Amino acid sequence: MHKDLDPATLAAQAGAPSAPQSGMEAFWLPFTAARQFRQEPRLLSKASGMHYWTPEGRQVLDGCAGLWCVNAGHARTKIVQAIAEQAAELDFAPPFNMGHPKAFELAEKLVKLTPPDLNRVFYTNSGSEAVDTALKMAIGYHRMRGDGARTRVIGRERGYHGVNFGGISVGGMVGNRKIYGPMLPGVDHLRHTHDLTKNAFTRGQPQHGAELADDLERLVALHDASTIAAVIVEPMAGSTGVLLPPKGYLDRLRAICDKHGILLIFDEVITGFGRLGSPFAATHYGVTPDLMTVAKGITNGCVPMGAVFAKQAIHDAFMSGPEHVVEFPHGYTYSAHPLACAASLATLETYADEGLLTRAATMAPTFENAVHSLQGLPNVIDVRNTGLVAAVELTPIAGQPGKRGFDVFVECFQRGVLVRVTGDIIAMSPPLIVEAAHIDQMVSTLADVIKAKA
Ligand code: PXG
Repeated sequence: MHKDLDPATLAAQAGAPSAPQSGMEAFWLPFTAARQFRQEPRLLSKASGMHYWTPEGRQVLDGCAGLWCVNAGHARTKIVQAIAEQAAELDFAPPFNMGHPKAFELAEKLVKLTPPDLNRVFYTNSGSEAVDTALKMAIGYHRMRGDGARTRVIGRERGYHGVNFGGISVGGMVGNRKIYGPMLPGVDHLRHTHDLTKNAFTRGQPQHGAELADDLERLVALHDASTIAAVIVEPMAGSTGVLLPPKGYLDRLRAICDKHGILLIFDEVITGFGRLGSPFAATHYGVTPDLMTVAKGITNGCVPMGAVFAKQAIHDAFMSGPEHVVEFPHGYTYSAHPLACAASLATLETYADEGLLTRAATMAPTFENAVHSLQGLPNVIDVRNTGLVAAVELTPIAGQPGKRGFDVFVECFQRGVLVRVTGDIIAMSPPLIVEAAHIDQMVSTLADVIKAKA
């Protein structure tokens, strides 16, 4: 049996979908329709700027910034060099009771981008770890203040907060949680905000639904505020299919949290680093959470890294007890990994040099008009967008939910455009360096495929 991937064999077998792919058995694929994939593998072997190339040399336009992470485009020289130089200079430094200069330099730079109150940063290696870290910070914070009954955490239906046990507990995507047992105890969920009967084909934030934030009052009435540590939401829900917050919703959630002493956590793993047209959704919507999780764009996707930003008061609540004892018993071997810090510093420079953290706002009108031109095509039941992110929702095929969306995704890839699929929703979130011609290609390919699959 072949152990190596052979591009020529892969290309030859692409036309023979029933033949299992050799050399592909050992890798247990993440979040993949694996049996379909092995029959018809979609491989990427090179990337630059707005494009990927397959092993056979076919160019593919990146319509989703890798996986919502390559915000400055692929293989950016400054970032590539920074990683290479860092690997040669300091490959690893233990993060516990030790440090290295770039971790501190990066922290200072990061907190200049966040809302001023969020001035402490804790490093993780992924969004999932950032979420679990933030939940621990929230519960630990109340306990450190002598309010230890506040252990309950509230998520939201259709929320995606990664795949660790904390994240799937507060998450609300049933397919990601139903087979994993009871998860964290003491969790409840707000209703989601998606309502196509009122808000279909909205450009930007939906008009209707601010009152859905009052669902938190219902949960407070049920559980009592004295048992609730925190509420976690994606300010714009990405993974579930791009659900924008209704106008006024986030402010209302913030006000209800304040009224009851509940911490508000924004999961900005997708919205962080410029996706909406501001550095963060918090800055974009003018609502500051108490804790904020990021990942993905923090290193332009080049080296795994995540982070949690915290208000100083939350950080300071932990700073008690004897000075030789660890105050926050949490952290990862690779927290503040030197390669990730170097990649992130170079990423932030690239974002600043090219104005990328606000470029989505400049490109948004072009992108918005292009994606809304899909309204009226067969089976398109909604188009929604903000900044450089959009979703097109399709009618599910009766009895086969997700099939139409998946077929559209596969066919777009065949025609040279990578989009993202979740159920019957196609999402687009190109690198923030995207130009109008790329938007045209992306949207016209999608239009052709939707028509062909109708
Ligand atoms: N929170 C949010 C809001 C995310 O979008 C995570 C946490 C977890 O991050 P890590 O780095 O642990 O994957 C995410 C990740 C998709 C898709 O299909 C989105 C994500 C991950 C995988 C697929 O849209 N987002």
